[in-house]
Amino acid sequence: MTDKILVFIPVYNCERQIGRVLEQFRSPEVSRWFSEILVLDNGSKDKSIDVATAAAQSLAGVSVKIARNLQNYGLGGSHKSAFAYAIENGFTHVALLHGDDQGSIADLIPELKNGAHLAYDCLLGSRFMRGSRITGYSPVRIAGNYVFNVAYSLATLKIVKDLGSGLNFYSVDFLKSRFYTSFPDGLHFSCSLLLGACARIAKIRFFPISWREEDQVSNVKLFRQSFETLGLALRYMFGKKGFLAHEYRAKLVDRYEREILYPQTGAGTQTSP
Ligand SMILES: Nc1nc2c(ncn2[C@@H]2O[C@H](COP(=O)(O)OP(=O)(O)OP(=O)(O)O)[C@@H](O)[C@H]2O)c(=O)[nH]1
Ligand SMILES: [Mg+2]
Repeated sequence: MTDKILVFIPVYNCERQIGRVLEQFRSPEVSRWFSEILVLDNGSKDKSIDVATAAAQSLAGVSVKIARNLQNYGLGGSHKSAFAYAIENGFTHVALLHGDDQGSIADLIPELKNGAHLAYDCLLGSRFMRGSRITGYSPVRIAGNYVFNVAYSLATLKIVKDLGSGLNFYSVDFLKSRFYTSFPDGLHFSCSLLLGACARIAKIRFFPISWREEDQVSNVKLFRQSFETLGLALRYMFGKKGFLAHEYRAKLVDRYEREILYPQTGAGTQTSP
């Protein structure tokens, strides 16, 4: 089967960074791996869509779509919307790259070159392993992440090297059953997906990435988020079936819908369960 890889770029108020993120795909050495880039806006209040559209127009030979969720579904909900898009449009894999330019898609290319994506369900970028490079993170935050990695390793009995960075890669076969629909729609989606992948005995590989915090705004509420993160690991330890069956969303969303804004086709809204 020929690879058809979608790059999913979640965006919320990234007008200062999204141009730089799309610029990363100008090199054919990078873009040749990907069939399409989906910039998925989550109801930004700034000019993210305009900036992304201009950047997309300037990228000759790269297929870029710019879409907007019909409401702000949170970062997790945006994943569900993008995964649905990938499933429904025949993609074989989805690469996640955050739209606020903290990561580099170039870090994924060695994994694709050595064929790791064909052997694993999930390739997860790690900020905290040999070969990783982090800039601009406070020592407290780095230490906290190492503690969480140990806690999640104990909970899952696997070596966890990152609870959820902004550069990951998933096979669509792994996503197809949509087992993650009841997972949190907010920032806890990625660590829930990691636990869900462990519960489903998925093949997971961590790879080192570079990660920076420069002109980005962190939305992480350290203490509250830490408790919720540990709560997820505890629930997992009490039983994988229960973990997978639990409804984590405070507000249920029937359909994670998006509309394609660029290129304009007149196709309108795309709905997904
Ligand atoms: N916070 C937030 N980010 C969103 C949302 N939808 C899309 N995003 C994008 O998701 C990416 C990650 O969001 P961040 O708030 O930086 O979260 P994070 O990277 O996990 O946390 P930090 O390490 O603090 O940067 C960014 O590119 C956002 O623009 C949303 O509803 N809320
Ligand atoms: Mg971020």
